Amino acid sequence: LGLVSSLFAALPAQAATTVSTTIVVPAGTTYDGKGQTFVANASTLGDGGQGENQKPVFKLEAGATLKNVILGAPAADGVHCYGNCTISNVTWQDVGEDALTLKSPGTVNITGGGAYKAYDKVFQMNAAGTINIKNFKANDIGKLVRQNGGTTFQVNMTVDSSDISDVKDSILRTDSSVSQGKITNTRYHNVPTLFKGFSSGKTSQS
Ligand code: ADA
Ligand code: CA
Ligand code: CA
Repeated sequence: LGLVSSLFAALPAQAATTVSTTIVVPAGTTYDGKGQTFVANASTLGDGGQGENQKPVFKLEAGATLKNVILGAPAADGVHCYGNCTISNVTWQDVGEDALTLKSPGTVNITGGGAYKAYDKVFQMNAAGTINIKNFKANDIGKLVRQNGGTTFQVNMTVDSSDISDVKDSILRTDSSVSQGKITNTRYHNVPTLFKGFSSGKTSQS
């Protein structure tokens, strides 16, 4: 055992990769981070505080996939999706201004991974579409999904088989009377409100 421990101790810890220019994932392709940790260069992308207009660490064009990525601090404006995107096993250890934004209409499928320490929002929906969150863990956040304040387009939000805890505001929030929220098979701890701003009949939980 002593030999095994000293062999592991001799391996250098994998250093985080500092991203100075947004990594673009071209339409229809997959970026596999292979479990690496990525952090933003605070002076070129943003410091991960609550200032708007920070740049993303990853920009996904339509139909792109991001997988096996850890975002460390600072995470600037996280991930931007321009249309459909797939996010698989991505963990935000310390969410920046927010974790992911839908910038043009599409479906965002998030499976596995988690988001931690989001002062306000995790997933920001600035365009019409759908966000499906499955097998996800979130702790110490303001809101899990927020449709951009004051917008009236339709966003369908689902959360399934997830574990959400220590939430300041709500899990799903919209100002649109046509948006829908559905939460299934999910455990909560210290969550004041599941749904905020939805019209009656537009939410379900089981
Ligand atoms: C806030 C802000 C929007 C937009 C959004 C975002 O809601 O009011 O204009 O910047 O954040 O995408 O982070
Ligand atoms: Ca914002
Ligand atoms: Ca943002």
